[in-house]
Amino acid sequence: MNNASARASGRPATRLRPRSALVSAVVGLALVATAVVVSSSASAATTLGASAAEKGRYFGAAIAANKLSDSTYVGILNREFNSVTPENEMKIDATEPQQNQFSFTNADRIVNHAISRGMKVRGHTLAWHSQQPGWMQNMSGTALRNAMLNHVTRVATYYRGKIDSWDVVNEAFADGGSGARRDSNLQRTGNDWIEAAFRAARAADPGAKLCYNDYNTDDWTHAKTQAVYRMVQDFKQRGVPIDCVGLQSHFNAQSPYPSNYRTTLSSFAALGVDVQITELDIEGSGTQQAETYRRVVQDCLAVPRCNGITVWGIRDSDSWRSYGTPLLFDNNGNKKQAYNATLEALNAGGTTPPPTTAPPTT
Ligand code: 9MR
Repeated sequence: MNNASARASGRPATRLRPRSALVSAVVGLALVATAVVVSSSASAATTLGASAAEKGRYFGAAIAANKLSDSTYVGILNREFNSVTPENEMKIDATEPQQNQFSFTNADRIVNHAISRGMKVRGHTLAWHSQQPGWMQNMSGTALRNAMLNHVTRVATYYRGKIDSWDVVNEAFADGGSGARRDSNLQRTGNDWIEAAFRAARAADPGAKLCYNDYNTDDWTHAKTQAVYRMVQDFKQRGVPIDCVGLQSHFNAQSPYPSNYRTTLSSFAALGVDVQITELDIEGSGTQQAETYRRVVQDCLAVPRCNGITVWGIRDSDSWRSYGTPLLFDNNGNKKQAYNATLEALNAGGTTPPPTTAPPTT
């Protein structure tokens, strides 16, 4: 076979023109380097959502229905993000302000905006000790348990087929070193309230991923992290339907990004659940903030089952902690250094795509 026929057949020629090993190596390296440069510059995505999608992931933001008339806000949302979480509109006080009287108007505005543009929706949240309507705050015992289950069923049924992942239960563990459940009216209905909520959610919307979501569960050594881990492990062992764990990841000086964050992500994932970074914000500015965003993204991309990141707002001025300027866009909607680091990390990473979305397991 001569060189021409080898090229035509796609197989190497058996006799190549003599060339020193060094020259071959240099030429080979140059070709590889060119290919890398060409392929990365040719394919580098220019938005967070597009880049995450290339890695089989989503990049989302918490949004507010009353900002959907702000053109700067919506412009960034539609350009950059491929998932949304209603920041407040799906909470219990918003969706069931009076018992058995449901109100979905504001949540629908967000869901419709997202779905018509092909964005995913993270539902937040079906059962929580906080932001309960007055009628629920005043309930206890069996009546509260039944009201909670009715709420989960009605809301998850209403949105059936539209929600990618539900935060079924939010923030049910106590802070500090006890590893105990947080005391609340829901907890006082019995320790099984969390699994009861998950079973009701699965029955109402079998296609949605069901998540447990909490904060200060980022550091692998923290008692709260370990307690949530043991609950998820127990649920998986007993067949309680759970598909994902949400790490809120609100980082600041009191709750800094932990160096073992990747261990936390991979340890939860090893239980057979997806891991989602659900409320990311990092207080600070400049290089320090940008490099922390970069590390968070790198950690998620390194863990195959870390399948999405959501930042808790769009511009700093939209943040619940606006004084900490914790987001990716400044008050005017300009990209910050943190944005550039995030996009670079998304574009650079991704050797470990998530498994193809598994249907809920139980
Ligand atoms: O960002 C939300 C803010 O607008 C609300 O006033 C607040 C009320 O509880 O909830 C904020 O969102 C929280 C989320 O629902 C759960 N994790 C903590 C978030 C920040 O407080």
